[in-house]
Amino acid sequence: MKILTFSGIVLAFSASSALAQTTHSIDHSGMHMSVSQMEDAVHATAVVNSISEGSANVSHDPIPAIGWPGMTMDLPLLADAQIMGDVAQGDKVTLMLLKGTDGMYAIGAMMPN
Ligand SMILES: [Cu+2]
Repeated sequence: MKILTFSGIVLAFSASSALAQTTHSIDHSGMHMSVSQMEDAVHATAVVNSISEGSANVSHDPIPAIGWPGMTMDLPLLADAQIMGDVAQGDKVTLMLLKGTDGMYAIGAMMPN
């Protein structure tokens, strides 16, 4: 059973995003992903700017393992993502990103730092 509760989270853009080095946005709307299809989990420290039912906007630190610079971006939030504790806008978290067969990364877990 999955229970995602994001009560109290304001869907507003955090001022901290202004600190990000670059900004991009990826359309993942056509993505179909299952856990069995995933590979190459990576972890990253990030600040959550906003979070909603299917995605989160984060400003993440550089992720050398996959060659990403630090940036602000929207990432899909998997339907079965594991959210450890309460995560609110502006919180610093560790993300576990899972790679789908399409090569795109999505948030598989999020835990407050
Ligand atoms: Cu990014």
